[in-house]
Amino acid sequence: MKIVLISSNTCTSPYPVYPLGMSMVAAALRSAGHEVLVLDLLHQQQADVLGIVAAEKPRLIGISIRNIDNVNLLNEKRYIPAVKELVTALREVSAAPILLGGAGYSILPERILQETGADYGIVGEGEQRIVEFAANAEAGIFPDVCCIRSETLLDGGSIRSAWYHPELMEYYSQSGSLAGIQSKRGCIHHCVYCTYPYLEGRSLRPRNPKDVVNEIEALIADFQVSQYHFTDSVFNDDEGHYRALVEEIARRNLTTPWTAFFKPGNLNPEILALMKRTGLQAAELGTDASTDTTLKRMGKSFTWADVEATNNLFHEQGIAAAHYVMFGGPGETRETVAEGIANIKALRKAPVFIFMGIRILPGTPLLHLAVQEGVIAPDHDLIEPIYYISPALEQAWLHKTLEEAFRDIRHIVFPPDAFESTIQMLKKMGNHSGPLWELLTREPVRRQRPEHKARN
Ligand code: B12
Ligand code: SF4
Repeated sequence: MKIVLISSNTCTSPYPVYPLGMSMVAAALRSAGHEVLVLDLLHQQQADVLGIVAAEKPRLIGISIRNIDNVNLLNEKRYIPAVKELVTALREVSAAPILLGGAGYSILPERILQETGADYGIVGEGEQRIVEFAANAEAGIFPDVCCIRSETLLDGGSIRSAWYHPELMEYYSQSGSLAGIQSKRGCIHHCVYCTYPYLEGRSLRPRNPKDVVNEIEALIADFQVSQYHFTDSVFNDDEGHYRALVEEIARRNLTTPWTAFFKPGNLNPEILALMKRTGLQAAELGTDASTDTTLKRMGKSFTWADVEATNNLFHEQGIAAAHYVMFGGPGETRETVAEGIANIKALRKAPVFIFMGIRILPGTPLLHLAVQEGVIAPDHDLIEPIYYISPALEQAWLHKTLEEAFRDIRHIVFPPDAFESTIQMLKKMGNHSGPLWELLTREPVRRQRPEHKARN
């Protein structure tokens, strides 16, 4: 059966992200014998996408929804209205059922189906359910429920490589993107605001390291990938599965630069040195809060001492590591804000991105807390971005305090997208890809065009 999959993600910050989830679903459909066309609203105009759908006459259309919004209170962007427009426009050119999926969709499935007017949606991992859906649809059978949930998840060994699409790979590599690779699914932690365990499951499902490294080798050989990012919720998982993967990359002598999300703690100089040898170029640390009090209230499994020790370890190994820290979370008071600012300033020089407030998402303990504390009404429509700020603080005071605290420190960035215009400028100058925040700890590049004021 002919199926069209459309990636609806048009967000380009911090860089355009290759639609990995859609490509995994496409691979599963192709293995089941379907003809799959993949389209992408970043790479193609909506009018062209509609033209292709009209000409190709697919019997099923899948839309991948990655982001609901950009989770940034200080510069909000919303992505669901554009999906609604897409669904409406597709109805004009095709009678095929429209099936939604993706991380963004899975966070608010019923609400997004209602809002966009699509027919069905698959919540969570998509490979098994979309193949079943397509087989039934081919026979003219459709489910009674619109939101289809995955009762069983794939075990790690059964997670197959994505179908990396040559034209899209070319487009994303030209756009300064890092290729995404998933080495496992799941997270065992219980951080109060986080949706990752809900999206990927609460137990770890590592893929076979050999399969993952075969995929890395194929990306390098077939698409000249020069940098890749592990999309795992936490790369350095407590069960230590990541070690076998790093050893396999080292065994094959691969050195292509890579990045990943890390959790502070649970690392040592030997494993970091091995990771560096395999190309670990930059680590993104989910530090999240800046004092022991607030780390605990966030449900984090580490202390500020672990953050400092991890920061030092990366520093000593010469591996760039950036921290992502939110102010205003549960338990935050004027005292913890002051303590947190001092803690961050005392860290050995590392880029730190400071966020204010935490996007409240369904299925999280933070939602219950926010309702309990009267931060939001129990029936609040969560499709509209809403942020938790501790009731002990006023938003305006917090904003001003953070601005004043970090104004003159180049490597501590508040608001978090203050660095965005520099990134876009560097990308325009060419030869730059990926997170680019490593540059924050280096000395500013000298101005070449005197008429422009240097930013720092
Ligand atoms: C890795 C990651 C990143 C990396 C990406 C690196 C890279 N090169 O790929 C970086 C750091 C760049 C990043 C940035 C951002 N991210 Co991010 N990211 C993730 C993360 C952890 C994994 C995404 C991923 O690739 N997963 C692996 C693939 C295989 O899984 P998947 O896409 O979910 O696909 C599966 C299913 O969803 C489904 N599926 C997918 N498509 C389809 C289509 C159909 C039709 C069907 C049926 C099924 C289906 O099947 C797939 C296979 O099982 C998720 C959280 C999570 N654990 O899911 C957040 C997440 C996707 N990110 C999120 C956000 C908000 C962002 C940013 C906007 C943050 C910011 N302000 O900078 C940016 C946007 C970037 C962009 N240009 O779009 C949110 C989106 C939800 C929301 N709140 O709106 C998430 C869910 C995290 C969260 N806060 O809850 N991100
Ligand atoms: S914040 Fe990180 S460690 Fe905590 S639950 Fe989410 S993915 Fe897991």
